[in-house]
Amino acid sequence: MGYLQNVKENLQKNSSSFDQIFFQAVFEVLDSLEPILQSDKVYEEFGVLERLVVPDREVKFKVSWFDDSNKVQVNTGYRIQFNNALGPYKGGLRFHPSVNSSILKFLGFEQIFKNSLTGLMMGGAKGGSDFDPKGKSTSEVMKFCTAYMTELHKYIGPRVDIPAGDIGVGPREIGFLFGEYKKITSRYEGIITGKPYMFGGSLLRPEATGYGVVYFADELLRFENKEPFKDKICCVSGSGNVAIYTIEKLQSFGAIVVSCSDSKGTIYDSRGLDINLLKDIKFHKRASLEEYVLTHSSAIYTKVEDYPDGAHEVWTIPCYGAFPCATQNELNINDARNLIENGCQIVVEGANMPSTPEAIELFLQEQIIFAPAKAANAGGVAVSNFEMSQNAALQRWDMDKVDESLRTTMKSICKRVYLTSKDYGVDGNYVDGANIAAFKRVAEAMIAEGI
Ligand code: NDP
Ligand code: 2IT
Repeated sequence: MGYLQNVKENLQKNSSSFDQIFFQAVFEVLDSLEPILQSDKVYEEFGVLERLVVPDREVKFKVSWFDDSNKVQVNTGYRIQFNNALGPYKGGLRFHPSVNSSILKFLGFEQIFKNSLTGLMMGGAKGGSDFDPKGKSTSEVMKFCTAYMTELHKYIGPRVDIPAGDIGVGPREIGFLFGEYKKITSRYEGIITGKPYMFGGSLLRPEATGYGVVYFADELLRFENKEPFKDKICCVSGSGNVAIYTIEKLQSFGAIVVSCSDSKGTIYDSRGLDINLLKDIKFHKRASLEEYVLTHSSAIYTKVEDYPDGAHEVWTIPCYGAFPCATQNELNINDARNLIENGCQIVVEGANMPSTPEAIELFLQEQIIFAPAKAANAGGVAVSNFEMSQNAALQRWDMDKVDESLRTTMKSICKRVYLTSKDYGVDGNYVDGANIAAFKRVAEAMIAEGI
C-alpha cells in the first residue's frame, strides 16, 4: 500500500467518524500531494504526512459565566495548536453554536497551509467555543469573553500563539478578550490580532480578508487572460466581515454585486447592493438582512425555507464571478451546476472550505477558474501578521503601507500557486497548486527542525 493511503487509513483508524469534516480538509490536501510525494521520498523518510495530520496540542476547557438573569451558563472552549514549523501558532477564534473539535481541527489544519502561502512566519491554529453571540446582550458577551480568556491566557503569547477573529468574533469580542488578558497578566502585548485601532490594531485589518480576496481574484483573471471585474455581475454569499469587504472592493473595481445572504435568507438587488445599508444592518444593528427591503423595495428577499430544493438561492443568480463568503460546505454540487449553467466564469472562496469536494470537482472538470480559500482568503491573516509586526516594534503603519503590502502579498500568493500548478503538470488546478506550494514550505521546515 502507498504512503498516502497508509496515512489516510491510520488517521481514520485513530479518529472517530465524528471527524468527517476534518477528514474532508485533510484528504483534499493529501490527494493533491501525489506528484510531489512520487518525485521525492524524503517526505516519507521523515514521516512528514503522519506528523502533519495530527495537531501538536488540543486544549478543551469549561467556560462558565452568569447571563443577564443571573443564571449560570456553561460552554465549551477550545484551542487547537496544529503546527508551528514556520512560526508561532496563528489563527482565529470562532464563536458559533456549531463549533466542535472536528470543525476546529479542519480550520486549524487549513490554517497551516494558508499561513505558509503568505510566505510569512506563522504556524497554524484555530479555537473558539459553542457560545452563540447572537441574541446576547453586550454585557453577556463581555462576561463570556472574560471567562473564556481566564482559561485561554495560559496557552497563548506573542511568540507562542496569537488568536484573532473568525465567525462570531469581531472587534468587540477581541477588545473584551484583550482587556481580560491584560488584567490577568498585567502585560500589554500583541497576544491577539484584529484589535480596534486605538489599542494596537492595524489599519485595514477589518477589510483585509475581503479586499485580499478581490486582489487575488483580479490577479488570477490577469494570469488567465480573462476580462476583469469591471461592469461584471458578481454574487457573494454571507454578509459578515469577509462578505461585506469583498463586496466593497468588488464595487471599487467596477463590478455590479447583486446578491448576498445570511443564515436566514438571500437578498437580490439587480441595481447593485447598497454597501452602506448592509454595513448598517449587519455591523451596527446586528439585524437580519430582511431589513434591506424595508428601504429598497425593488430588491428581493428570499427566506432560507423558500430556497429551491437542494440549492442555495444566491447561486441560482446568473453571474460572472461567485464569491462564497459565509461558511463551510455552503456551495454544493447543485449550486455548482446552477452557476455553470448560468455562465459563471470564476469562483473565488472567501470563506474557509465553502465548496463541497463534488462541487470543486465539477468546477475543475468544466474548466471554471476556481480559487481555493487557503490562497484567496489569506489576506486576513497576512494583515494580522502585519499587526504583530507593528505591535512588536511599538509602531504603526499608514494605510498606504498596509494596503500595498496586502496587495503585494496576494499577488505573490497568486503567482506562486499559478506557477506551482504548471511545474507539477496540473495546469489550471489551483487546488493542487496551492496545496503543493504550501506543503513544500511546511515540510522543508519540519524536516530541517528534526523529529
Ligand atoms: P462573520 O461572523 O462576520 O459572518 C459570517 C456570515 O456567514 C454571516 O453572514 C452569517 O449569517 C453567515 N453564516 C455563518 N454561519 C452560517 C451557517 N452555518 N449557515 C449560513 N450562514 C452562516 O464571519 P466572517 O465573515 O469573519 O467569516 C466568514 C467565513 O470566512 C468563515 O468561513 C471564516 O472562517 C472565513 N474567514 C474569516 C476571516 C476573518 O478574518 N474574519 C479570514 C479568513 C476566512 P448570520 O449573520 O445570519 O449569522
Ligand atoms: O481563517 C482565517 O484566516 C482567520 N479567521 C483569520 C486568522 C488570523 O489570525 O487573522
